[in-house]
Amino acid sequence: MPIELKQLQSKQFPTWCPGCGDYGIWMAIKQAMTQLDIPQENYVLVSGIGCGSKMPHWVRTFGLHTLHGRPAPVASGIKLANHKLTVIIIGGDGDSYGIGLGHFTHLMRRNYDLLYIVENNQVYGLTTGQTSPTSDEGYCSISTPHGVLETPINPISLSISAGATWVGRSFSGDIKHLTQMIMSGIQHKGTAFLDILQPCVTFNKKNTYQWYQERVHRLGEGEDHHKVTDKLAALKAAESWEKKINIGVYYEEKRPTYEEGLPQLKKGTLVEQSLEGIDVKSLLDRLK
Ligand SMILES: Cc1ncc(C[n+]2csc(CCOP(=O)(O)OP(=O)(O)O)c2C)c(N)n1
Ligand code: SF4
Repeated sequence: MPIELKQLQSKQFPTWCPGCGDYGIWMAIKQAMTQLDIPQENYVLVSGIGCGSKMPHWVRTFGLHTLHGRPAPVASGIKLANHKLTVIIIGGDGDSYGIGLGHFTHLMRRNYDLLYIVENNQVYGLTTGQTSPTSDEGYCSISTPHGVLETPINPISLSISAGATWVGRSFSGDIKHLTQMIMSGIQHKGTAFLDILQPCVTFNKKNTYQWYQERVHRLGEGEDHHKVTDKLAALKAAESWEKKINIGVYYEEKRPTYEEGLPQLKKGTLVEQSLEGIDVKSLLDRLK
């Protein structure tokens, strides 16, 4: 039975600043869930720490609000215990491309069947607006009062190079596009990575709704004949930023998932398998 929007409302309401881009992401996640044929109890939302990482509190699914930068290993564990679950990781750009970058990169190459969403507002919102790994060069904040000197992380080319099998970008100011992208990401078999342009209206006065709106371009539309299976074209499209920011599916490939390769999971999920006959005594003895 399809899920109704009201079934996805938890007991609490979000506490984000009025106008925060996370509201659009919240709505798009819920709308995608109402349009997919997946039971509500199958979803697990796993987040790190940050403004956007509060999402699991406000969508009525199973969920875990973990540690800053650590949603990927927790989600991997969930996937290995019960690979039938629909796991969605959600975190900020600080969470995913800063402290959690190692986990992010390895997750991309493993290809578990899950969706990783990054709410990319180009700042550390929760801790009052410090510069993040995706802040634009020259960006001034309380942590870089004279402007950012480093080249920002490019999440699209990074994830493609690391081995992600579905890579997309969307904009929280375009809920219709975002809903479609979340649905496609969930339906993809393998690791889908979705970077979302998410205005932080309180601390990021450069990358505003208007700034993104003036630049977003839908891949594959009009004169653009982008082919999602063309890795080099995807990497080239990822280079565009200051004047034009491409949204849509950059890259897609078919590759066996990690779960499919594990002989232990051939008989079914780990949670469905019996522990009877498994001798754990020798293992426990070694820990004495
Ligand atoms: C191990 C650890 N280091 C630092 C922090 C402090 N901290 C909490 S949230 C955050 C950054 C949040 O930025 P981001 O992940 O981009 O999410 P946003 O708040 O912008 O949504 C930091 C540095 C923490 N909670 N744990
Ligand atoms: S500080 Fe920024 S990211 Fe955090 S809730 Fe407010 S607008 Fe959103």
